[in-house]
Amino acid sequence: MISFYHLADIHLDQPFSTLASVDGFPSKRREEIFSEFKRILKQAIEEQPDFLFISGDMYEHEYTKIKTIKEINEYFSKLKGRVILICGNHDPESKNSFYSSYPWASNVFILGRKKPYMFFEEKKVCVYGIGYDTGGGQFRELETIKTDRRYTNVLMLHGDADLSISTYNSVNSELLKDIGFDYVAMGHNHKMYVKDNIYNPGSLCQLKFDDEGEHGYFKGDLETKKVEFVESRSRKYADITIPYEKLSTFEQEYTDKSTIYRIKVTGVKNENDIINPIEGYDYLHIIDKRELPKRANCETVSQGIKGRFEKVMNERIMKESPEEKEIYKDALNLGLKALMNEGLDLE
Ligand SMILES: [Mn+2]
Repeated sequence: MISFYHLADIHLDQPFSTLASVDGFPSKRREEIFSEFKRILKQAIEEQPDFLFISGDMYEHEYTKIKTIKEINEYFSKLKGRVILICGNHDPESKNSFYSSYPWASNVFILGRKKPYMFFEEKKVCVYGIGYDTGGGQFRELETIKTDRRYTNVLMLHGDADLSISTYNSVNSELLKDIGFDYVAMGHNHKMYVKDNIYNPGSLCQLKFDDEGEHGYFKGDLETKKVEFVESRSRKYADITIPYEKLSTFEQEYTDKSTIYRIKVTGVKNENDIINPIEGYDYLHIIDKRELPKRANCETVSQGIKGRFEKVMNERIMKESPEEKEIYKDALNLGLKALMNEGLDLE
């Protein structure tokens, strides 16, 4: 048995600025992601797998402080097996990266440009790592890999398989098969997929409205090739478009208070149709997408013109002599009638 855990795209310390419309929610969400990651690490410490693979984007290079890294490393150090990490595009291989600068525990190994593979003799496993460094294109390394069939060969790759729209590190699954990997531990794409022996767990927790589907990690045995997907504990996201008339049914229909809701209200916005706040949900952001009725649109414009006309005329009336005042008052009234499309009664 060669037991393993395979995670990717935890994105620790992501700013979650799109969730800022609810006060304090971004930092709450950051903490939730971190504690879910730690919960899984604790479980790994109980089960002691031979390998823990993390296929990139474990943290956000721009935002993560050394405190986070220190805490993770403490968990890693309690594992008897090997922890193998590669870089992702959010935590790229660079001189000032924690991957190169932090004094990681002795069972933690970072694969990449400097150390592209490692043999673990006691389990007869060879792990190759193709992470991300600035510029991308690391997948070309694949052409240089010759696997030794006496070993169980694992490839960790931060990129995509068979996805032509990926801007970098998109690899052909047939090529991976030809090279002879027994298990391909992907990372980068936040949606989970499995294709033959290519496993992409997706982001550990859902991080965006459009990262639909299940989120979690893989757990398995490299010898029997039995792999299972374990769902993480994560809030769901719901991006809902709802007509104004149906908004009152929202609470009956969506009862999960922990889901992150973004509600776009559509329809026509009449003067007294206000949107009442919906209370009792952890995160709920209403976006008013209603359109003004055509007639109301014209009125707003003419009210603008009427208002300006009235203002200019009144200023003039103030300045004039008593006789002149009367003439300007008449002009004001006639003008307003004309702007309101009322018949003018001119003598
Ligand atoms: Mn990525």
